[in-house]
Amino acid sequence: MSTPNILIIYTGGTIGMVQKADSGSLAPMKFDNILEEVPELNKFGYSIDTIAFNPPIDSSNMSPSIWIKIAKTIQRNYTKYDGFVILHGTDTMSYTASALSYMFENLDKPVILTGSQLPIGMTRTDGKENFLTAVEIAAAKDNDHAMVPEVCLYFDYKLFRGNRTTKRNSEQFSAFESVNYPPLAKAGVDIIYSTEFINHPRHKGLLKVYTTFDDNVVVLKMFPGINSQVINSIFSIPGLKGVILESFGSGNVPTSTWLINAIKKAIKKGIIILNITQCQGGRVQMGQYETSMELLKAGVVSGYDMTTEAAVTKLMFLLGQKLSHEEIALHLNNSLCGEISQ
Ligand code: ASN
Repeated sequence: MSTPNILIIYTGGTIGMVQKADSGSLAPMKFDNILEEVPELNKFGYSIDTIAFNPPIDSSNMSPSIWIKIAKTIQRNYTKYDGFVILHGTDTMSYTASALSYMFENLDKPVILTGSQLPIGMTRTDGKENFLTAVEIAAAKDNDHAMVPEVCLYFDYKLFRGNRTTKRNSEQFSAFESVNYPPLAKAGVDIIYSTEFINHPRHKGLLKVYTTFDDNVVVLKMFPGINSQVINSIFSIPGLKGVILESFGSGNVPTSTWLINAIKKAIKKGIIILNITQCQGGRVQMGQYETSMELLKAGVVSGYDMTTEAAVTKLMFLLGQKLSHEEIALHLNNSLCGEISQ
């Protein structure tokens, strides 16, 4: 077996942060300092190269332009490497993982995002384990084929499909969860892969990368007492093209006439409304209750069991592809790369 070639792309995040002497707040440091903290990387015997984005960022500053930069970096280096590890802040890692999953077509190599809750230089850091195991997974092969040819997120001994994850905790080491889809692997003494849950590319072909997004979207979270002024102002945002409606339970909203009329009017104007649940698990089933029947009749699109992160990035992605309204609705209703259970 030939030596695996791995590319590490450092974008920032707590994993590479140090405490600033003046304010005490955490800010990203140079990538060389990170590598010094993990001499164990050399023990794998892999050929490892690194690319550090300049400046490294806290992932709260993540944006579609940086998703595109990450995807293009992978595209440029695709044939040279067996797998890719992206070091990323945890705050928006699930958004980046979701966005990247839509951007790649014919992906047949692992793209593993990871990071940490404590900086890699701290004694009790979770960064070392996350980083080292992510590298091992990126290099893992089965019969000369990548073990996990998907965009994944590795954290706290679990490998998840990236577009199924959500950051659930800002303090615990188990910062991520994937409620509606099982982990693709668990790391203990051995790394045990759940091969039945891992997706493989449907077609063999050259990697294709889509690099346009449209950010004219908004997340509208329902709450008891939401008033018409709030709803009408949101639907009147100039240039608005898509609304991710975080509804109650299995896709329900109040039955108030003013709300249903506002939704109908927005859809008539060409705004796409995608219904996902604000519950952590489960799915939207419009029509199950009276409180979602009107949404179905009005032409609201079901997001089934997509996470908010997967839904926001999918809508931004599809709007960016200059598709017709009908084509966007069709793609929203179907899984592009495992983000919906069907
Ligand atoms: N604020 C940090 C980030 O997302 C949090 C972390 O990485 N744990 O960049």
